[in-house]
Amino acid sequence: MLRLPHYRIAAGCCRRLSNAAKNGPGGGGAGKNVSGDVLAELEAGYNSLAASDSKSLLKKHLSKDIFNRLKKSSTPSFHSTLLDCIRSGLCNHDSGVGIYAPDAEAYKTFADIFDPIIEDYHKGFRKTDKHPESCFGHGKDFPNLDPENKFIVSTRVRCGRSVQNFPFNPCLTEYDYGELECMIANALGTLSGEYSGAYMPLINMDKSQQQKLIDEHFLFKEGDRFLEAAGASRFWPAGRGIYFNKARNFLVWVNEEDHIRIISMEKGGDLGKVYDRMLGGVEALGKHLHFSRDDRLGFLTFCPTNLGTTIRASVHIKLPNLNKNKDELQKLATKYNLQVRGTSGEHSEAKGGVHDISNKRRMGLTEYEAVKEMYDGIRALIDAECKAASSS
Ligand code: ADP
Ligand code: DAR
Repeated sequence: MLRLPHYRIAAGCCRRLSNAAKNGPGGGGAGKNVSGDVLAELEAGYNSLAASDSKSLLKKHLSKDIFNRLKKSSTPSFHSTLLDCIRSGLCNHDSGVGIYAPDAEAYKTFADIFDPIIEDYHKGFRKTDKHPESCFGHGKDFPNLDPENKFIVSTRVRCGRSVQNFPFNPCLTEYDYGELECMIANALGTLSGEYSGAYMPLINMDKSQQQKLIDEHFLFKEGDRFLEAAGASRFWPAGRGIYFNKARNFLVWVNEEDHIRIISMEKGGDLGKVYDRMLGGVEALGKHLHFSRDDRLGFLTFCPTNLGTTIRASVHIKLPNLNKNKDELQKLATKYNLQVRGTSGEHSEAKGGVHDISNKRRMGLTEYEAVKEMYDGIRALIDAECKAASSS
């Protein structure tokens, strides 16, 4: 049994005693427990967002009518409020989405705002739709995207998993973080063969080592303002950490945005090999942990953009000719449901002409289809790059 740093036992169940306006989900029960502070912060935040030039999906879909309908609601078990869901989008008008689920029930209690945002982001997953059963396919379905290593620097495939009976970040107590970390670290301790390795709690990591791992794109960033405003950085770095196998091509993030992120990555474009390695890790951990899966939404995650398959398959890729015309690149990416991001992922810029390009959709299709959509899109981008190079 792996022993991890001792955690202060939370006084009682602080998740139910916390002041919603400051520390996370507040008093419970529809209406009667949504405090005056929360309502005042909601009204001020809503008016400020409405007056802003925000392009977030929250602004696009949170009409005054829906806002008034939801502002006094709270989830039955953890009493999460609308403020707990949208504080990030109210504080960060440059959000792309702007909403998170503090606990799984929020997807139902606040369905009037989650459903239109989910339908928009996942390109048509309606509130009457049901996410399909898992169908992972196999790595052999995805031969190397760039066998001559002309364009792709590296390939990464990740999925997220939540552990049953635990809420998401904003509702976790410090004790919950410790309990979750122990459960996950002990499951990681059972991994063998190419997956065997070591878990590193963030609390034991010095800043220079941490920054090096972030710069190498292994470790998650710290101080993400979107996650902080969503109540996902409380008690940091308690309960957070990263697992590496010996070859450092299989990683697991513990308690960053989701309880678990299972990641496979390596240099080059061999998507099939990277995908197979991730699948093996998911299967091995699934023998020791019970993952939360909703019958309609698929695998449950903190952010609605990650629901369903939770899979992001991405390449770090150099497309020097397509890069000359950003609009052209974006038009192609949109056609293939690809997301173009900077070199350090979320809300970052491309460095040295390297973009992080991945599948955008994760819901309403199987794991195989999500990875196939990325595979076909990247091939199309490489074809377009070659055409642009030959005509230049
Ligand atoms: P996620 O995509 O899992 O939500 P982020 O977008 O925050 O996570 O990215 C996490 C880290 O993974 C970032 O440093 C990002 O640069 C890195 N990353 C994403 N795709 C690749 C890739 N194909 N090769 C190397 N690093 C990658
Ligand atoms: N930064 C938030 C979340 C967008 C989706 N990315 C996640 N979940 N990592 C935004 O609304 O822009």
